[in-house]
Amino acid sequence: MPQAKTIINKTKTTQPLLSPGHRACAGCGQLLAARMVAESLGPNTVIANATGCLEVTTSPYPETSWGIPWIHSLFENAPAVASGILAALKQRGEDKKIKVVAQGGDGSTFDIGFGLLSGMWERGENILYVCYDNEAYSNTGMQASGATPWGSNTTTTPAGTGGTIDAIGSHQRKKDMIAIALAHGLKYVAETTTGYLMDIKAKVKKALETEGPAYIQILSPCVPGWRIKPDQAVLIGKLAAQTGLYPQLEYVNGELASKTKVADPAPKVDEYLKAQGRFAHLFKGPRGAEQLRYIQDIADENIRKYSLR
Ligand SMILES: Cc1ncc(C[n+]2csc(CCOP(=O)(O)OP(=O)(O)O)c2C)c(N)n1
Ligand code: SF4
Ligand SMILES: [Mg+2]
Repeated sequence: MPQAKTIINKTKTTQPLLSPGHRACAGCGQLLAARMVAESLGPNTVIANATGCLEVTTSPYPETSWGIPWIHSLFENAPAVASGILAALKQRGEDKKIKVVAQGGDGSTFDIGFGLLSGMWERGENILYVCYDNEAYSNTGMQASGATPWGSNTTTTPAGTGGTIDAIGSHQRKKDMIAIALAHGLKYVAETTTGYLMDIKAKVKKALETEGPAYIQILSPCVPGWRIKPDQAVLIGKLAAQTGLYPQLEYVNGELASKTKVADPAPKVDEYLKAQGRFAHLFKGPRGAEQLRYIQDIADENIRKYSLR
């Protein structure tokens, strides 16, 4: 009897670095951004991920969406965990082959993990930190963070007075983390949005080429928190950049190396804000109109400050 031929399946399967099937809301800007980051990082990477929506939705025990070595740290200590991983890789002589990345939301980056992030930057370690900025503590119900923009409604910003003019919604200006990162003498600092997915990838690639600490902050719309439709993360990310409210910037060795220009005239902030339920109160009455003018001033200030036209 002739021998049956052994059929060898030569088809290679490539495991996605961040797989679908995670538990994030449909249309989550953060997951979209994280996929771009993961694809740009490639498999020779170790990620320390702070607590938050990205961590919770991608790693419900015993499942994981990550095709990259990935560890969940505490909410506040992803940078310290990343430093430990880098020290271990150095010990094994593998720190030049494998990139260490720490990542988290704006709550862990701007506020609760800031001390440990500042310490990591002070040490000048060759670690990339990525902040997915959805401008609130989304995972616990959209509480305000240091990244919440002026005038935005959250679950912890009651109507009140304060700041330059009376505000409904947050009356604190967004903390300037880009300036704070630059003040630490970082080698590479960049800001971008989900409106420009290829820009996210390009900035991650540039950060990888940088020897030394790097920071990338990505505006990542949150569907229930911003009260937007699930298909709007890209459009809203584009408008944030095009109005000047969230400029796309890149600093190399402390110098502004590239920026994406806005149109002349730039779209008004109303176009960006009216798509989002968190700003609905701005479109009611004379007080709302006054707030809109104040937010327009913030965008115009950015356009002047970074010469975006
Ligand atoms: C020390 C500590 N404080 C608070 C929490 C509760 N907590 C878990 S996730 C989270 C919100 C995360 O917000 P952010 O970092 O902006 O990420 P997002 O969920 O918005 O993506 C909070 C407050 C915690 N786990 N640990
Ligand atoms: S709550 Fe917001 S950040 Fe969290 S998974 Fe949903 S869309 Fe994403
Ligand atoms: Mg957040």
